[in-house]
Amino acid sequence: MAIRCRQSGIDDLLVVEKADAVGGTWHENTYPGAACDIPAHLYALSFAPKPDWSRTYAGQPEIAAYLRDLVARFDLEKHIALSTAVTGAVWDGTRSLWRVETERGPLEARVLVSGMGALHHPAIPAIPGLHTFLGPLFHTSGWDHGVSLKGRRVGVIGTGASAIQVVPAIAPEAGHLTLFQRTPPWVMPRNDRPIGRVLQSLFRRLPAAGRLLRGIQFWTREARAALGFTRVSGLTRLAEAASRHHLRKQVADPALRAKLIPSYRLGCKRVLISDEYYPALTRPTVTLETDPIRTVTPDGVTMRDGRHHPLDVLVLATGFDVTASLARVPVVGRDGLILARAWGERVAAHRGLTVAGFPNFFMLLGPNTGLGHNSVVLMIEAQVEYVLACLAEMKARTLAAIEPTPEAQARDLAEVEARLSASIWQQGGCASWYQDAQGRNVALWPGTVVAYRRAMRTPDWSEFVLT
Ligand code: N01
Repeated sequence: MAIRCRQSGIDDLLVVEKADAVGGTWHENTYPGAACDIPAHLYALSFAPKPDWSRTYAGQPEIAAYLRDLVARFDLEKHIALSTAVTGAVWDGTRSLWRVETERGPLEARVLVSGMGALHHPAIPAIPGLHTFLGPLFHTSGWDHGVSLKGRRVGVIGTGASAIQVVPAIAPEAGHLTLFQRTPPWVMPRNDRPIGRVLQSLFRRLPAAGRLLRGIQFWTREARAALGFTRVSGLTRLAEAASRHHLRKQVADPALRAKLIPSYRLGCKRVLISDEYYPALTRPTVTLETDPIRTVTPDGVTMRDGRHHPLDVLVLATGFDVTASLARVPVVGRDGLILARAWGERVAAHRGLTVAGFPNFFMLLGPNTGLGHNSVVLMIEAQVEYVLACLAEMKARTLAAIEPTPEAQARDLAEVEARLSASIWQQGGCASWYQDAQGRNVALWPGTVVAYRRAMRTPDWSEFVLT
């Protein structure tokens, strides 16, 4: 957003960041094995490619370095206030301004864009006795690199995207690793490979080659969504068979295999990719525990059947509290309307980006604009261009404020809901962070990126209140 603002001639711009460095998720998640499950060339910004990615799927340090490098490359440093957590924002209708409260004092802005994301407040499970554990206890997103795992008995709770990366990375070092699984995930092959010097230099000299690779990666993912992976279909069964084949190939022990077969339909939760996860579970020093946890004690974890696992270190790979993200930063719109209350039962936004009653407020990756099948960066870029179109319109017509009409927002929501009702997330028999308390998917876009881009191409001004 900041780069595209500057490229569009908007210089009066400040990025406010709670952390002491840029990078967001890629700054905070430094757990061993952290990497992106979207190919690096496709995960980069379309207008800022990086020809020398070292692997098909980049690791956290390389992505974090790429993001830091963008600051220098696009001369953004003077536009970024680090270590400045936002604590709230209030719309001042008389002056048509946002008053933004931060831990370092108030700021004022005509336009407020949230780039807060949803996956940065750790979900700490309400397991009885959790905080009585005497050894080191930390969440994957707050990895304690001061704690050595060498030869120690390590417990990991959770088997989502974070866990399947961290387990193979730490299993060789730990004396013993116990993985506490509540729900087995669907896992597909990853086929990660180093990208050699020759290819890197080709991408450097011939930018079209990088664009071609990116295009192939994009369209194969789009095809899956277009062909029906977002609903229970023949393709779902095919993919489930492929995942079971992957499991059979990597795990010889039928008892262990049986514990790893998911009970819900593939695609209902995020489909995980790994070539190392299953092999890690076959190590003699790794135990997969599937009995429910009864309690955590000062020295380990006790299962419902009474068995006890003594542990030295306990890692929570338990995901994120998605609803906390905006709820912890009260946003107050027109006439004292609080965003969390305005939403009431279901979070919703026009095109997942703007909300009626909240003038000049844009939410990047707002409700129902995350992706399960493709690079989320593409969604963000479509939203950034839409915001810029709104800003250009404000300038051209000397508008003070812009917000969607409640009718346009309701129409959008009805469309999203209609697409969701038959979707894998609603019909797949699972619970996940995509869903709200009522089990509705409020996180993902229920279509292709192409369809979203089409909807975002040109704002329809009749869907907005312009003042
Ligand atoms: O979190 P999750 P995550 N007792 O919510 C378990 C992105 N991401 O951090 O399935 C026992 O997926 C829970 O069990 P269950 C990506 O979008 C991307 O792994 O609810 N277990 C589940 O197994 C991803 O989807 C990348 O039954 C408990 C796990 O903890 C999102 O972040 C890498 C429990 C939580 O899984 C979140 O992934 C990492 C309890 N009380 C993250 N509570 C890549 O790009 C929870 N669990 C590769």
